Amino acid sequence: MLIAVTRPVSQSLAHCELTHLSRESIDVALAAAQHAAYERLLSSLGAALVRVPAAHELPDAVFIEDTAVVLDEVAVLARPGAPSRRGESAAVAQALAKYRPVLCMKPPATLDGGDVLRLGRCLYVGRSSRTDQQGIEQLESLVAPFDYRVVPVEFTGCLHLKSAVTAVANGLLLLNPDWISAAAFPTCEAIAIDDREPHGANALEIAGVVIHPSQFPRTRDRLVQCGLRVASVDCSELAKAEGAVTCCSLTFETSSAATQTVRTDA
Ligand code: CIR
Repeated sequence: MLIAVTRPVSQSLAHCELTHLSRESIDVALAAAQHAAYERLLSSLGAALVRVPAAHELPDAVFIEDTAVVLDEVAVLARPGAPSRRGESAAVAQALAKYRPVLCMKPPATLDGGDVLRLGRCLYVGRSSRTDQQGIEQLESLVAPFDYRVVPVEFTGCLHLKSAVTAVANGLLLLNPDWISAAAFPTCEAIAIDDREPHGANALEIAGVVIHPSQFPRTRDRLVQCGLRVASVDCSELAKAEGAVTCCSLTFETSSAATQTVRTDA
């Protein structure tokens, strides 16, 4: 069964972290409505929603992707690069522990889940203002026993690796070539975003459907022309907080290896 772990929009969202964007006023009620529509879409695609309780004192808690990397055998609890976000992790670990053994990254390493793009057994990890060399190395040593390879990649211009590139089908990427080179992914083909829509590369593929922000219709047309099924969602308010569609959920298949154990000694 497909699980999608989400967390509600915090009332304090307007105080979110911002790196590449200037602060604009955010309509929190509209953000919550857009997030609810996103959750309904995930459900309609067959995902069972698991909601982590709201944390209104943590502005960025809705962007749950950054708190963990969930693999088939194990979940790695990340240590987010922004100190204001580190309080998000504990409740996420509790939720994930029902489905996977949870391994925890240790300070001072930092890593945001938004910087980790999984393609099969390979985890491409973006070096960013949030993910440092120690974060990359810790992730590598935590996942190596499960036969995952970690490949560091460079990108520029945006917050997370998955703002620049995501997978829209097996072996097929959607990317912004100004922010990352397709040459970093030699085994894949790539669709470029429309260059008038630089933030259009963040897409979430679920059950053969590509969830994509409705703010980027020209890029959507390119996906459709490639034969992909696309479901557009309006995430304009979350975009003002530098979020999009991958960052609002952790999605994975349930595993028979599910366990209640949280290990902090890894
Ligand atoms: C932050 O700066 O951490 C949040 N305002 C946005 C995080 C978006 N996360 C993501 O794209 N994975």
